[in-house]
Amino acid sequence: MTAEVSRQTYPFSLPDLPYAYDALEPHLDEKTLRVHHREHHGTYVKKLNEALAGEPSLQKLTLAELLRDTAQLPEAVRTAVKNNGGGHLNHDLFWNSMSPARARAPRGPLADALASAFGSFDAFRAKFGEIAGKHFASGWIALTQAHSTNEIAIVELKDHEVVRDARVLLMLDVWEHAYYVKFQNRRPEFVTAFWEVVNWARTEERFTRSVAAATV
Ligand code: MN3
Repeated sequence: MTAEVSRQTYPFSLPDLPYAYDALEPHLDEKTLRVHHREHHGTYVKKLNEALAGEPSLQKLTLAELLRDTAQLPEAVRTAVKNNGGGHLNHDLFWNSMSPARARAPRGPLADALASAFGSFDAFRAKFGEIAGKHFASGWIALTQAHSTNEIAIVELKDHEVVRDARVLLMLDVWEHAYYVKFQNRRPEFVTAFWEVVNWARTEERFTRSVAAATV
């Protein structure tokens, strides 16, 4: 598994995917994964570094710190940091939400939490898929767990907005570049393919860690 990029500082780098580009076939195609990771995600990293090249005071901050309150950033770099930093963080969460291991239903405390919040696992997937299908234009759909209450929720993010007050358990990229080569405009089919490759083991681990942290 890759290191979490939220702790990276300038100069930021593009971690390798935690699997080969063809590892999610036949559900997600190699060509899309390669271009999406190297070119799209890679460009966000490059542009984030360009934005911070002339800002020594910001170079000490981690990605999470840079994105915590973008209104406080110098105006000259605010938009670039928000868009490219958010893109860097969200893509890392997305890559790590998937695995070549065959997806199964979640177990343990996460399974209980999903059933309690949404009625059942299938009802959760239906709701998540409905929100993903209806999301207008570019963005992200996340399953999150609030730091303060442990409550889980489905959150919609516009462009490269990031989740600030909660831990991301699962992240789905619904920008067109994530699926257009294989699915064209058929986003619901892309979401169906995503369920086949979700890394529930990691999602369970993130949920459990968060619950443990909250009860200490
Ligand atoms: Mn993307």
